[in-house]
Amino acid sequence: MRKALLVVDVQNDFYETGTLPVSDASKINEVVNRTMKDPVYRVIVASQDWHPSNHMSFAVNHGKEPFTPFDNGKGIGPVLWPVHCQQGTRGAEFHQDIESYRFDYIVRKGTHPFVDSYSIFRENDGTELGTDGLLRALGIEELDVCGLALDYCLKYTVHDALLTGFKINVIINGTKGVETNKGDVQRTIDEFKKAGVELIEK
Ligand code: VGL
Ligand code: ZN
Repeated sequence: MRKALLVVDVQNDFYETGTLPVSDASKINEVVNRTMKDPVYRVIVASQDWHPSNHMSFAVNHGKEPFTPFDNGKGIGPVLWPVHCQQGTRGAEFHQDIESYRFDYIVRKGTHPFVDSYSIFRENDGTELGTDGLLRALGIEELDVCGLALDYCLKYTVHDALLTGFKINVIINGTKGVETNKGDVQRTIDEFKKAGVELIEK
């Protein structure tokens, strides 16, 4: 089977010193870099969270505190976030220790001010980002996925990949969770197992 590697949101704001930090995020870098060198992958596709400053996923744009529960049923929610991954800022850049020159394609997401986008496949209101068509056009049938954050963007990416019919494997030592609620990471892993997702180590 032709395989692709998906690298989700390895951007400064999701690392330890960023505005929406994932604990121990930098521990995945060595795994991600090593995995990208594996010639088994026909293509490496990275996602890049890429919000305008007026993005409605930012709590401040509602006059609210970060992590306040909020769901407008039209692509924002289930919580509001701290300002993160603003277009053109350092926080939105790929981490300096990630060998991002190896990315073949970069899919930017969350660019419309009223719609958030967790998955590399489609925005939270269902709009396609084109990744599915890209991977199909390249004859890809199987995906290995790594990156940040396990319990948000990676989880939604896995969910959409399954709906679309890709075989999908999660590189478990190449991802970490944000754990907005205690237990989110374990719940996500349990969901993956139930859905037939393979958890692999690299
Ligand atoms: C993410 C929250 C908001 C992620 C992106 O990459 O997991 N989480 N935007
Ligand atoms: Zn975001």
